[in-house]
Amino acid sequence: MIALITGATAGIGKATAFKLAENNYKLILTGRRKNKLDEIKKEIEDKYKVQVTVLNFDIRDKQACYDHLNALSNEWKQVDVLVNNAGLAQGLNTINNGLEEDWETMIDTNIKGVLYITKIISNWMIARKKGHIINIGSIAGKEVYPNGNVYCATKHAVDALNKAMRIELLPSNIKVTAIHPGLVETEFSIVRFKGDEQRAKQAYTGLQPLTAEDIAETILWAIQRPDHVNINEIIITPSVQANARDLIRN
Ligand code: NDP
Ligand code: 8X3
Repeated sequence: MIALITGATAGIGKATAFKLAENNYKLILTGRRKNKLDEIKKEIEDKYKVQVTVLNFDIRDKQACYDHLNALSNEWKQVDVLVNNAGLAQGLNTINNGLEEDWETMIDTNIKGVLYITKIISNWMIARKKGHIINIGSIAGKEVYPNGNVYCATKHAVDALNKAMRIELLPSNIKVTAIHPGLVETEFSIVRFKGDEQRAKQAYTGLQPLTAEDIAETILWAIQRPDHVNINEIIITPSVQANARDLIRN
């Protein structure tokens, strides 16, 4: 079995790479940080003895997405599981104070990147009449919170695309699942606050957040269901979080 995970250099994508390798998946891992991809490939190949191919490109670059995927050998194009994970929040501002470059980065990564990758891989899956696409959404794709505007809009788009894929890929026997996490401690908040580690830490202070491994285990569970079962979506939060605004801190 082959799984392709976008954004596998950190956080949820990296944890999912390890979890799937442990379960004998061969992996195609993508991301912009080549040194991280190379480190992770070596660590996984040494530890789990499965083959790992790394593809180093920016998912916002349509031509780079198409060129890297199309250059894979036929053997590696037999992708059984696609995890559309690469994504980010950048900034936390009201719309009138928002930065256009933040909006464009989020829209280009979280929506357009998912579309470019899915277009290519779903065609391979359609030809084989099998496959499973996991879309990493967010509770921000289910509700909206102050200053989250554009990030929430991109994750609402992922929610809509997940439903659209489910309908359109149904005749081709392709499963489609969205995982919508609440607070997960990864590099997410460091990226959102542009390297301000103190501010990033505050997101997780006084509570026990989810870990990237929690999400990786959820993905593994979804893809291990029997053939006749499709998990359409899962919303998963820390026990102390009910939604984007209601959470208990010590
Ligand atoms: P991290 O910042 O830890 O990881 C994000 C991954 O996405 C990295 O591997 C990064 O790789 C990759 N990525 C970002 N931009 C690009 C790009 N332009 N091209 C290619 N790869 C890119 O965050 P998480 O693991 O938390 O985030 C993973 C997903 O989970 C995202 O879609 C996020 O929105 C979602 N999510 C996260 C939650 C959280 O609380 N952490 C909650 C709900 C959803 P590189 O920088 O090397 O390119
Ligand atoms: C990440 C979770 O609540 O910061 O998608 O938007 S949240």
